[in-house]
Amino acid sequence: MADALIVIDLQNDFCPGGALAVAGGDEIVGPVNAMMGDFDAVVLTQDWHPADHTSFADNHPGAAPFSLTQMPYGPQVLWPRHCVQGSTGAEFHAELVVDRADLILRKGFRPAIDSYSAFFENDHETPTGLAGYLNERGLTRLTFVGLAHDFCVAWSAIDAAKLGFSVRVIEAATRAIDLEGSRDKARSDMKAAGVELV
Ligand code: VGL
Ligand code: ZN
Repeated sequence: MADALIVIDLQNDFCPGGALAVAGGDEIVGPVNAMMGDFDAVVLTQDWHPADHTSFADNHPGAAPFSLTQMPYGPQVLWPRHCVQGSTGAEFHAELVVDRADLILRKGFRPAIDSYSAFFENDHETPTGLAGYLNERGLTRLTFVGLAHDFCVAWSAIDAAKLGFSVRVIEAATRAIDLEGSRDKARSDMKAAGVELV
């Protein structure tokens, strides 16, 4: 058994000044860097959208950012345009220790479907390949940190628990978007799925 640290979407667009800024998002970079040495493996995820991505409100004429729409795979929040492939906003925070990563997993690159979780697209079916990578390396204990607590961190942690990994989230090294109570809902959903909140 071995431990992996999975750092979710610690990118410029989710930090203050970014297109989908999470309050205090940059405050977790130092703590995340400091914990990397405690793990057998470090994985970084990178939200990585094409310009025509379906999750962008401006690709839906008349739709307001943060409004909810219905997609073939279920409800979807329409976000401000963010983490466009190759843009500065999609780059990792400049102070994140990227060199320590064994794997950088990109997600959200299919135009027609969003991908909050590091394991499955938002249809909950299409795998990203991360479970196979972790299983082949014997990385059975997973610790999640990063952005945003109530979307990509929570969806990733819940999927990991459902897949049978031992999962914890270090909440002090996350920050939430908190859209209409989404932070509290994410906490109770994670607990119900068997995720340990530290
Ligand atoms: C995220 C909304 C849209 C996240 C990514 O990283 O939590 N949230 N894309
Ligand atoms: Zn996104």
